[in-house]
Amino acid sequence: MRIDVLTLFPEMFEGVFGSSILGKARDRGKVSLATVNFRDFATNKHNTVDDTPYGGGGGMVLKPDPIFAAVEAVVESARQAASPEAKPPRVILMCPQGEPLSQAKARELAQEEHLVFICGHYEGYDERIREFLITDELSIGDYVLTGGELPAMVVIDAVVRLLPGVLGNDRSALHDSFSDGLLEYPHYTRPPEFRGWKVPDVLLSGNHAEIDRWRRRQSLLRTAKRRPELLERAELSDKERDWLEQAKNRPDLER
Ligand code: 21W
Repeated sequence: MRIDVLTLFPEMFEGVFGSSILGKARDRGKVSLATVNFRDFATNKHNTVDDTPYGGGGGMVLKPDPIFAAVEAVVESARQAASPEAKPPRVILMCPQGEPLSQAKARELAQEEHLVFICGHYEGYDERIREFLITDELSIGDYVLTGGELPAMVVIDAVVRLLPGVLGNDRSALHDSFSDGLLEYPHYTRPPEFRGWKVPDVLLSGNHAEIDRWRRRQSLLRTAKRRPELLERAELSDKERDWLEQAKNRPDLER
């Protein structure tokens, strides 16, 4: 997968792209990660990329020409590097009004060959960028940040870890929270007793059928308590519905 990020703050991405799983994925050739400063595509004397809004009012608006030119340059470079027949990229505008990121959206984007992210700051975007350039608008949730860079890093992290060969077996994406629509069960490791707090007996029993049952039940109870809306889409057996019914108004049943 190829990923290009259009930003006025490319240095923000250096650490994240170079470290940990993303850095390893890049070293192993699973993904190429590049930033493009769209100020380099400004056409006026002072390299300005924003301007005051038509119709007045406060704030600044990102001009269309530098962003169109930067996306077109990235698309052209991808054509040269791959084949002229290469699939056009997904062009993703990071903005607070976008579709909220989900694991389903990360899985969808992980199928693509080329992603282009556009990050802005407090400015708005000229609406023609939305209408005629981009394929997706993404937010990472209902809180206000100072720019789209951290959100783009979040999306990139969520997508790249799903690419084949990026995670080792023991971190496999298969067992993640949200992959089966439920929250994870509680985990324990040695010692069996720490400051008088014991590991649940069932986990030391060696009975793997019992352990699986306990974990599934914990997963369901924890989801019911913390994120009940997730259960609406989960596929549950009659037995599992029974567990949840019994647990109603019994918060002590978790753990
Ligand atoms: C904050 C952008 C406020 C715009 C017209 C002129 C990207 C984000 C962002 C930011 C405004 C995401 C205006 C969750 C986020 C992001 C910076 C308001 C004022 N309009 N996901 N001036 N939260 N945030 N615009 O903040 O760019 S994805």
